[in-house]
Amino acid sequence: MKRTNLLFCISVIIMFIQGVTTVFAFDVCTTLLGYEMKWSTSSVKYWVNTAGGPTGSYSAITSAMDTWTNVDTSIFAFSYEGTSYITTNPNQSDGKNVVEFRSLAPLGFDQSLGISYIWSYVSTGEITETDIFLNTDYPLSTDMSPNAFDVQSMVTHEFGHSLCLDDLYNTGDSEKTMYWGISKGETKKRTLDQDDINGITYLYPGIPTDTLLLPIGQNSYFYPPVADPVKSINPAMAKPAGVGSVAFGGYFFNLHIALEQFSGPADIYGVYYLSSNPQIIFNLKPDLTFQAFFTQEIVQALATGQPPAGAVPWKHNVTGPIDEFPLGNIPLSSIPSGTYNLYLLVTPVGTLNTYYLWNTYFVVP
Ligand SMILES: [Ca+2]
Ligand SMILES: [Zn+2]
Repeated sequence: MKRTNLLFCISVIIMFIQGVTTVFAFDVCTTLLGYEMKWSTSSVKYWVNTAGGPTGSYSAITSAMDTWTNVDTSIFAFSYEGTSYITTNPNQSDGKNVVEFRSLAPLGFDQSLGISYIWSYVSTGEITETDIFLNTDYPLSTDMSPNAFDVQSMVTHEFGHSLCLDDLYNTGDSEKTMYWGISKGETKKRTLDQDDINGITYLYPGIPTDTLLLPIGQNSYFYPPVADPVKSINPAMAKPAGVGSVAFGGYFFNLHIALEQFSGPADIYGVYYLSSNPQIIFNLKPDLTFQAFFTQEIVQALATGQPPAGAVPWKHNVTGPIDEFPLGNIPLSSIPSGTYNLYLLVTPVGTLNTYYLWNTYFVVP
């Protein structure tokens, strides 16, 4: 293990021996000058490029992020930032933290399944960037195949390096995510051992108090029109959709959506229906056009936990915070009169089994 300004952490492929009982709880990275390496922020954004990876890599990688983010004794959170371009030169810092698939042979790591490049200041230990590369020269899978290496296990381990936890080499540590080796078909690194949890908690202690916890039940809230949203980590206090001056008798509708950061990735849906036509619900798409659904389809979706076929959330797989005016300032004279019922739905990614559902309205005379 080199402990230099540019620290390479390497996952290798096979573990050999069982039965040694001495256990190191966790190990943190240090610089040449002995400073512990860690981020100065508690939230780190990653770009993910699944090109070259097996089917299901996107969800495997974001699940690995969530595994660390969801430790409830640590304030640290990974967030998914989007799909990256392919890094041109892995040996150079480019300001983006990425996860990519590539052959590692050209980098001299042909014996490694995955590597993390970590840039930090030698004199302080502050991490400025990390990149994770998974080696396409080996069979990789996301479906627990016994003949391939499990992407989610590999990348959960590599995200541990990003934190910056070090490899554990003692065979007594073989059950831990930060154990250095992995075998084909092994999936136990997907979940954290208590010592892995202790590691992230040591580096980034604290209960996440500034985040809106993802819903664990089906929660609905109503509030009368407000011009601007009210952010709160208490969903019952939040008023995440403001409607502009129409809230107090003005002449404009200006949708303003604001939410605190979430404790994990979520989907956000925004829908409305007119009281004069409650059979049809309009769903706001990412391109800011609307798609129409029968209200019955939506009711069914909430009952079954499955989004209706073709339904696209306004925001997919986001961790917030959100503060946007998606539709701009719209004169009431340009839209049909009536009572507009607005709903904002926040769910864990891909499911409607649990949600926060806020409801408000505005009236166009
Ligand atoms: Ca980079
Ligand atoms: Zn490692």
